[in-house]
Amino acid sequence: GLNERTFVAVKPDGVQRRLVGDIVHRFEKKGFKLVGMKLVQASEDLLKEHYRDLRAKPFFNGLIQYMSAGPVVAMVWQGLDVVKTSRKMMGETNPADSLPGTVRGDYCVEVGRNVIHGSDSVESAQREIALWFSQDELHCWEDHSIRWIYA
Ligand code: DAT
Ligand code: MG
Repeated sequence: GLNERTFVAVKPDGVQRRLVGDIVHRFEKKGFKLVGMKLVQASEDLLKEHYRDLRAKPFFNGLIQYMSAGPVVAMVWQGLDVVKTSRKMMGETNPADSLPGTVRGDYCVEVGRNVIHGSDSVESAQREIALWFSQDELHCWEDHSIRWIYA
């Protein structure tokens, strides 16, 4: 429903390359509601937990190094079908497969520097939000434009 939430992060390359504003702007313009946001230097332990399902992959250590090489912008966005729609807005895991108009299609070329993370299911969104944010960092503000976004 309208209360669905997802975890999105601008990865260290996206922060370094000054893409934060553009990425936030895309989610705002779409009509999603920002309920949490912070700049975080993630620890390796946090990242290993975040990517626990990939721990057997050959690229796992490189992924943890990349993700801990600088701060990330961690966000929680809310809205109708926000998990699935955010994944569409991001593009495919490999930027080479991502269409123009998506974040990865527009801003990167290699899977190991793909600038953005987004949860892949409602269940993983719940797990990732709880991992990255405390309850008092999430804000349920009244959305004055809700009737202009939802019928
Ligand atoms: P996504 O980020 O699209 O959800 P994923 O969960 O399969 O993709 O993988 C997490 C991240 O790991 C991905 O954004 C970049 C990195 N990664 C995935 N496949 C990779 C590969 N074959 N080589 C290097 N890095 C890879
Ligand atoms: Mg994933």
